[in-house]
Amino acid sequence: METKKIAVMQKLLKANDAVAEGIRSELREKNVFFVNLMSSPGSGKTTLVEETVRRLGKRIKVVEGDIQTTLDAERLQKLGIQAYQINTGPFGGDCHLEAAWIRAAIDELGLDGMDYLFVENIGNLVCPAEFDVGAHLNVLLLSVTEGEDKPLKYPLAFQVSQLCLVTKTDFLPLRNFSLQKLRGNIRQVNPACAVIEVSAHSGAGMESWIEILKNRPNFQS
Ligand SMILES: Nc1nc2c(ncn2[C@@H]2O[C@H](COP(=O)(O)OP(=O)(O)OP(=O)(O)O)[C@@H](O)[C@H]2O)c(=O)[nH]1
Ligand SMILES: [Mg+2]
Repeated sequence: METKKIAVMQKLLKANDAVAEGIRSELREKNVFFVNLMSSPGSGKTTLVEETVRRLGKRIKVVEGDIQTTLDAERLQKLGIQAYQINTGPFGGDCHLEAAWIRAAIDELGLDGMDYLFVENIGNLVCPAEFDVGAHLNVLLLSVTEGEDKPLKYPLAFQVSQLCLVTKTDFLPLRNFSLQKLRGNIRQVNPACAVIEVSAHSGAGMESWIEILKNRPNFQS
């Protein structure tokens, strides 16, 4: 029984990977850089996208993943950009987004008038890491209030990411958090993962983030 379950899961993941690969190459062809944001609930994904739109401009479209509510899509629509909300609640409350759903969202949004596509994955450090959504850059956000041990406890999320953004650094003076320890733990699980520290509230580090987006790492195959 267990073997059968594993076989079905492997088949599902393989089908997901094929759709993800199709999205990645189509967006590359259309010159759209696709960024997948993953983190625990509340680490600052939507706030980061809001601040990115303010700094990088409005040629950005966003797919929002949440179990319930259209709150995050509404926040982004207020900035005058297109945002498409996926809710998994009515379909069993999945804690991740799959490539086929991103495909459908892209078809709804259309590819005109955009240079960047952001996906805000469903807030948790486990399931989103298991499903390739077709992004050119997987970004893991970890806020300074979550603890330096998270890379060791949730390694896959860090292993599938090319960039880790340490968020809410404006809180650093208020608590005992070691950036050095966090960087060491990330290196232990994924030495290739780049790390930058940002605060969407104070603006610290935001220029480096915008610079990365402009440089489009991993975009050329
Ligand atoms: N101090 C501080 N607070 C921040 C920063 N970025 C976000 N926040 C706050 O953190 C809270 C959560 O931010 P969101 O952007 O909604 O977090 P999220 O990751 O999108 O949350 P979910 O979509 O629910 O997973 C809000 O109250 C934000 O104002 C930051 O740089 N500094
Ligand atoms: Mg959000």
